[in-house]
Amino acid sequence: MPTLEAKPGPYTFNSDSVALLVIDMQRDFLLPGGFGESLGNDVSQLSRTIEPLSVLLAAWRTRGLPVVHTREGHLPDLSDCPPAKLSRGQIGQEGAFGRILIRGEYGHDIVDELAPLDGEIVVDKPGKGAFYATDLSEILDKLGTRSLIVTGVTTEVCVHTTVREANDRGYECLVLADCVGSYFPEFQRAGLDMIAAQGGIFGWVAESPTVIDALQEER
Ligand code: TIU
Repeated sequence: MPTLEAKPGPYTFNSDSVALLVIDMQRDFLLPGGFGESLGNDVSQLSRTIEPLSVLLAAWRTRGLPVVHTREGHLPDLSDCPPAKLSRGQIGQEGAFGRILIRGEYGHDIVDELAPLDGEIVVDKPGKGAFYATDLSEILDKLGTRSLIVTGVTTEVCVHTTVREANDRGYECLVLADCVGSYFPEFQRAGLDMIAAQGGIFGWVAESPTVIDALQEER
């Protein structure tokens, strides 16, 4: 069983019961000109995660371990978008990459560098959390998953919500600091600190090379 250095202490997982979760690495959040940038955000704070995440994904795929990608978005008729979210005024509007956060639009899909391979699981979610109104619990049950290596964007929004949901459901979450990003450096720091605080109240935090090393040592 691989064990790696993490905060607040060593993190151990079993290759038979671990999955990599890649949250919302969508063009509309990450690319210049997209939804995220149109809100005045600095997308470079997010795009710095693409490189380490593609290296991790390559190592993960070599081992044949399960990957679950998620995408935040809504049906074209917006019937699954709660009024409070809709009233913020952007969702479903025409943006640079198609209708913002609408399934099937170019901006809703995952950046080219991290495109899911055939056979990898893609969970479409209407909320911030990946468990809310999705089949993720059933998917992870079928895989026998107990440990989740968590990556994606944004740290304090969809990553945090998902980690909190997962923690309540008994999953042991390791969040990779270099593979999660926030538009706000102070939220990145605080978001990661909050996960590992109080003896790991929501999970563990490490950097992606420690996972790659642990996978290699196990071979
Ligand atoms: N995926 C995700 O985090 N959705 C967001 O809307 N994040 C923001 O930080 N806005």
